Amino acid sequence: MKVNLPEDRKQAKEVKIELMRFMMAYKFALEEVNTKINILQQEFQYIHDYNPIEHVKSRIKSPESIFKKTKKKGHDFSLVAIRENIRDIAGIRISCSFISDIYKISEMLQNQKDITVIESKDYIKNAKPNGYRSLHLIIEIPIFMSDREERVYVEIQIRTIAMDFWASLEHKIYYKYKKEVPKRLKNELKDAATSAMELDKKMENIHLEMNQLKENVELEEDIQEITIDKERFFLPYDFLTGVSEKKG
Ligand code: 0O2
Repeated sequence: MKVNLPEDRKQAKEVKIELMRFMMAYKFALEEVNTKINILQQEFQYIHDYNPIEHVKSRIKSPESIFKKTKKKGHDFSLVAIRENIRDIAGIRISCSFISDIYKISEMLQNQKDITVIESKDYIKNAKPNGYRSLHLIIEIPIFMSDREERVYVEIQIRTIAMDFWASLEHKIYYKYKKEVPKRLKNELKDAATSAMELDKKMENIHLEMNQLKENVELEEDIQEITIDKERFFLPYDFLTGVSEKKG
């Protein structure tokens, strides 16, 4: 956009502020969802004694990418239309150790009252023809600001480390060959996706066996002790039995 005239500059400035407010909502949405994930992660660690999430990455789509995607998909450039049609402006990628954890995390998020699931795509049960596997959710969450409440879409991709490794390599290859990937490489990628899937299945089985062993050990652990944030607390026997009786 050419913005030489004072009037143009004034208008451009107004649009810039509007766009900044628009983007801010996505930043807040990411912060909210990241906090939710953090809480789930910590709670899971306490209850199951392991961390189901290896890492979490979040990003806001750049204005340039939003512009390109809007243009490519032929959508209107009003902010209302962009909000409605480009649903991955706020994106979060969660890498888990095991496939079962992907579904646990997804369910825990979906059960939260302020989250509305708009769309769910399971590329794990139904991998893409190129071998891509991942669970995709588009959720909507409310953001409370000083003068208004906004509902914001967030794209959440949940996958294992192996799926993530594959997807980032495939993404690099795709861009290196400018979307014209040679057939031989495509076949190799497909093979690698199958190997990654087999690895995920093997790791899941080992994990299940390990859990069984852990359950047996836990039955023998000191029942009158709990640890919160590395601090140990003594549980009086009468307190334990009192709560237990009320539970029925
Ligand atoms: P970027 O740069 O990662 O954001 P959409 O285009 O989002 O409106 P689509 O394509 O039906 O609709 O959504 P889908 O299938 O849920 O894919 C969304 C995102 O998943 C993509 O975003 C990629 O990040 C990732 N993804 C999907 N398919 C593949 C794949 O075959 N390989 C890899 N490496 N990633 C994939 P964008 O917008 O395409 O790109």
